[in-house]
Amino acid sequence: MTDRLTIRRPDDWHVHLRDGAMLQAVAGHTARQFGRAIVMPNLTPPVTSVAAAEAYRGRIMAALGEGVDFTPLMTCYLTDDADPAEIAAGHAAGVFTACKLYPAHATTNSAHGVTDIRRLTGVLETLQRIGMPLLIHGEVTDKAIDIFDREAVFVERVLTPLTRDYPGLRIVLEHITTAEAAAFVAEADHPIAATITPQHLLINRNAIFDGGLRPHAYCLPVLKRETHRLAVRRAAVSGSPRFFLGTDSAPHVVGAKESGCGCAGIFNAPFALEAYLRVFDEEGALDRFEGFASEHGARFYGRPLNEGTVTLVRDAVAVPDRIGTGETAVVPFMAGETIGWRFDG
Ligand code: OTD
Ligand code: ZN
Ligand code: ZN
Repeated sequence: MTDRLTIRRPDDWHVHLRDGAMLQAVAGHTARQFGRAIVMPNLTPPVTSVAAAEAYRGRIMAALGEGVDFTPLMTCYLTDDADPAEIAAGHAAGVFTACKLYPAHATTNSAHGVTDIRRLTGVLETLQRIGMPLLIHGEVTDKAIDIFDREAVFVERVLTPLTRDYPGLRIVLEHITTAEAAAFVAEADHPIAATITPQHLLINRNAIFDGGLRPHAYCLPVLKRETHRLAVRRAAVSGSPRFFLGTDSAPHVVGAKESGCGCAGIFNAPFALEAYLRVFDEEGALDRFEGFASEHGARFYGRPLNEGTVTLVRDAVAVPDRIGTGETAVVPFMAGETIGWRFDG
């Protein structure tokens, strides 16, 4: 049995680092494990300009303090009025790594998102031309569509025509949760990839209703039934370069989760690598963990692999019930459970 695993330093290709006090509280958890992270732009107000992204990047680095070796990769939040020239300029300047498409009202802080993808023609043509990735929250927002079907319907109604209309557009389908999304990404004759979260690999929708309503298991896209979890697992451990690590760590203060209308989002950053490694261990795929965590994403984004390594050791690690206090008190993913791996730096 392998009891110690050393891999090239990994990256998190999808994370919410927040702002203000919460940024101060959570940024270190991501920087401790990962060399780089794609930072989501769904702040209030959203990050839509080069100036806002540069300022946010500065706040992230300030929160981490001197001497921390971590690179935040910034994204541009697309609205109906997104300006292709601003996006291209931000990309050329090395500020924007990618653009993020939220269908309006699909998830937390997405009210300013895109109402109809046809309004983005100029932006999509520009992204395709300059080779800048489009990151997609892939759910339709039509309230007539059952919430558990919104990703599969998005793949059929939006993603399929999008890949046809823009054959060179580099796409990351974020946080996939269904067999339909996994199959589309695996098989498409298109430059497309997907991120996968720890929660969608480790738990299914029963977790939301386990003996009572469990707000800390609620995220968007919502957890799906077991057959989908298994399909997403197979994709993650398949060795396909189209699937890579993106935690979607999304902290909310405990009171905002434990509420009559609780926020969506799971805070998994503190034990992210340990949680993913548990999956690869259970699947007998430890040899594929490095590709998923440290190689596939960098290659898709056309970036060099990180220097340096991290080591994980087989050990019984207890996840605390709560991390932080006051306005930054957050319940982490797997709170109160024991993970079989320890991050050793
Ligand atoms: N999902 N919560 C959040 C974002 C993600 O869709 C997402 O990327 C958030 O709180 O920002 C969530 O459940
Ligand atoms: Zn999303
Ligand atoms: Zn997210």
